[in-house]
Amino acid sequence: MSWYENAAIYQIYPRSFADGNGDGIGDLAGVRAHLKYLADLGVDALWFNPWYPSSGADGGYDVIDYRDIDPEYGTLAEAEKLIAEAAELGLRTIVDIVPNHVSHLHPWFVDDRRELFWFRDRPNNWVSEFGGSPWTQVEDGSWYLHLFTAEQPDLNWTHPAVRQEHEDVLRFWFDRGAAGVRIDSAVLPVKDPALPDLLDGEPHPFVDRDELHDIYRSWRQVADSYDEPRILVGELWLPDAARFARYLRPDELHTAFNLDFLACPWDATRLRESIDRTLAAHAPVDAPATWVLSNHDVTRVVTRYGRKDTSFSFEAKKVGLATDLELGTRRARAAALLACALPGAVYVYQGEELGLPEYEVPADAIRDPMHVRSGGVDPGRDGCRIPLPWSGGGPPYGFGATPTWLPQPAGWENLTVEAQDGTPGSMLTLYREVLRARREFRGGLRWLDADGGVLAFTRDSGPGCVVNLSDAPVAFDGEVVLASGPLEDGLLPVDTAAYIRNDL
Ligand code: TEU
Ligand code: CA
Repeated sequence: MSWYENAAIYQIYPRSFADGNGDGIGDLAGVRAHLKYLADLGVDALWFNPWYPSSGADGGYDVIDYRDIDPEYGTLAEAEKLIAEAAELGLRTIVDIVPNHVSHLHPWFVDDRRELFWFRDRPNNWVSEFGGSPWTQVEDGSWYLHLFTAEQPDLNWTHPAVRQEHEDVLRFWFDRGAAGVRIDSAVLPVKDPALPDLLDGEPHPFVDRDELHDIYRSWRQVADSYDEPRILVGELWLPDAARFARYLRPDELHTAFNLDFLACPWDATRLRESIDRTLAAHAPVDAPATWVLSNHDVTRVVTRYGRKDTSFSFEAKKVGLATDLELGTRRARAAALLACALPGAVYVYQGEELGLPEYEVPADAIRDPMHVRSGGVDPGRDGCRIPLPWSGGGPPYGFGATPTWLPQPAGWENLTVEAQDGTPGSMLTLYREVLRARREFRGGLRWLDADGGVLAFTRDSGPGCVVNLSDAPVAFDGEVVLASGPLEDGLLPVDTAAYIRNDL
């Protein structure tokens, strides 16, 4: 079995993980100083959000130069050291590649290499992923396409130089020891070259185009050319499981983020359907499933699960943060046990292991272009991107100096690593336990009979997992290996999960 098939992968948002030089901005020195923390947590790999020089318009997803590190974060030499030091601790490194676009400050755009982008005399009717028109006019009156912000011009993937450059960038990082790449917005890069208006009933001019598969097949050849093969992880926002699975093939992507599971509400029937749908889509293509509870684009899980509507959608973000954090935390703890017991790989977004809630960043401090482009209607994604609390009783919580690049709230003194480290019952302690326990789980999943509102399953090996999403405590047979919360009179309480060993 290859490492990625059952790995636990920790997502690092470099700007907010740890600050090594005290300027309030996360950096590689900060990560290097905390590699032991990550190894002790029990993860197998680290995925870094973009760490390259960028125009800073979209959290680094506006890359100027893939062959260097943003000077705010450090140097290329430091990144190489980081990758090697992480490897010594058994941690693989995954870097982020953003094929849909580059920064408007990338040399190709600065040098006006128009053939590498999409320039037209007039805009079409497409809508930007962040709202509004995806077209911006330049001095001579022509317009260029950008599915995200104006600082992120879309690349023309019909041009051979675009393909060549990305394959070279893959080699650049694989040669430096990266174990894989995360492919950003992986269903968007190819456009119908006619750039027709988006019309009902017509093939989509820019989502999930067939030509993408040929591109990723050549990336796979690059990945497979290494002695220890490198992996390709796709960010595929595609609601249709069959379309999703078309990317996961022996000659294409290895895995993709399970955004269906991420968006799923805290509901036994819906979760079971999502899990079954996931396993059914992955089985025929023999690709490992992944289980994702959150990332840098979505509302933090304890906040989401404490709301009346526990599903995630970019629309629902706009209704505000009203939430019951105690309830949300209890469910997030149970969800950690669930995600870690399922067959496949699991992703942990930094701060998830601390049970951080979404922070309502004051409007004048928000940096996310999603907020700005919505005219301030959408709170944007900064609430899950603020600097991690490491220690102390108030901002900056051991993260460099105040002001940190995004503000942190008061009242997080019990959520710091320092406060949770070694504390029985803390979220950090639970994550360490659950990441250790999950190593016992192997093989296929078999559902067990259970009351309504209860999920119960076993694997070919390892204990069983029971999650109580009903409205009353439930009985179970066997010995509890690990529980997400205290039992009540020997029963598994509501919104609690347990790994249970028995003779079933
Ligand atoms: O996100 C891709 C993406 O389309 C969504 O996650 C996006 O946030 C949403 O659709 C907005 O409506 C990736 C990155 O994860 C995200 O941080 C970047 O902003 C985006 O690509 C552009 O590179
Ligand atoms: Ca710093």
